[in-house]
Amino acid sequence: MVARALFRAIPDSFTRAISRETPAHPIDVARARDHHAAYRAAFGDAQQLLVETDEACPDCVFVEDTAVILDGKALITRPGAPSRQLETGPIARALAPHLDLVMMEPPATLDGGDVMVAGGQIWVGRSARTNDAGIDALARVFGQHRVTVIALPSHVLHLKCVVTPLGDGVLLADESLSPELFARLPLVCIPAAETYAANVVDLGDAVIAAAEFPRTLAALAAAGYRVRPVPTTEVQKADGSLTCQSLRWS
Ligand code: CIR
Repeated sequence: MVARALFRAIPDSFTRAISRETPAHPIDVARARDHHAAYRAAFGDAQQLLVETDEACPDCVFVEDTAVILDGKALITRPGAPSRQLETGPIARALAPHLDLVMMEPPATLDGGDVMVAGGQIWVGRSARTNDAGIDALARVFGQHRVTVIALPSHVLHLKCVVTPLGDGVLLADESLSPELFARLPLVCIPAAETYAANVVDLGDAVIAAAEFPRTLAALAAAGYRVRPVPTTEVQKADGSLTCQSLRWS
């Protein structure tokens, strides 16, 4: 159950967030803020921490990449995009009263979007953002957990772009992923046409999912999940999704 969640407000500079493709329509910051409010509302009764925004950090709403939280510890990462490395200071200060902090050191880089905890294990994507030193640091800090590395193809930004946990060891995954990759953990599959929707937030008693993907919403409902749809059109333009907008712990 998610008892606490940290968010960061969206800066006006969000229009300059990193994006691999120029969106057909520019980011509408006012609409993005409305979507962010809907996202936060979907967390229900969880205690919320809101970190002040920073205009010098266009991507700072994507807090998930700045820390990995598990076992009462927060590993403060070195995000793989150099322009994002300034984001971690305020997050560390906000988490310090709640968790034991460990700081990742150079040359390690890791984005939290590459880390998935499921089935009592840690799965980490080796990506353009997450290097071997980052994976070693992760394994040292959370040493009691088995860590499995998944080499991601270059078109996938983060591991959790294609697979996310639904709780109790069940995963929501793009249908093109092989079940072998995840030690045969049970999968709820979504059509490849809706790959973006593989990124959902498991709250324990409900799942936050992208509102624009009806087949995925139907697959989740058919599998027995209570679904809270949230709009994602603006974060999609910045290569963002749902898990990346929060850090969650119990
Ligand atoms: C970036 O490229 O870093 C941001 N524009 C998007 C980060 C999304 N993070 C995530 O999915 N964990």
